[in-house]
Amino acid sequence: MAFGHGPQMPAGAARWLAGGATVVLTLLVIFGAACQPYGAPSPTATHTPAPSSTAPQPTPGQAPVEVEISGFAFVPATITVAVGSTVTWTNQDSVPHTVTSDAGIFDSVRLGRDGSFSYSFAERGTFSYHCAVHPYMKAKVVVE
Ligand SMILES: [Cu+2]
Repeated sequence: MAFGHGPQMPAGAARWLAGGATVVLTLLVIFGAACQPYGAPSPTATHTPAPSSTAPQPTPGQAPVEVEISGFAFVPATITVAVGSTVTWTNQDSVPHTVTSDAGIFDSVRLGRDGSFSYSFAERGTFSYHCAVHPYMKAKVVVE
């Protein structure tokens, strides 16, 4: 009576169950690792290099040159500036004007009242411009 029908299962079955559990655990680890990247934030998306300054640098030694846009005219209509000068136009009319280079070198697009536009002249020459809204408004900048 020493070998009764005990609850003990055969050693082979126990080993098989243990092996199955190992497989399940392995699968869990694999799927867990596979799923992880979807929830993790992308390491490259958050880093943005600081944009370098594109603001025009003030030209040392050159006084700023101002041109008014007033009464449907550029005032003064002709200005003479040194190379490297920055010219700033300011619209003092209540209607929109533009500062548009005849040669397409610069274009302010439409300036509303008190709107301003600046351009730095780095080369010598005569730069004719006009208002695209009122083509009869003509003027020029002489750079020497
Ligand atoms: Cu105009």
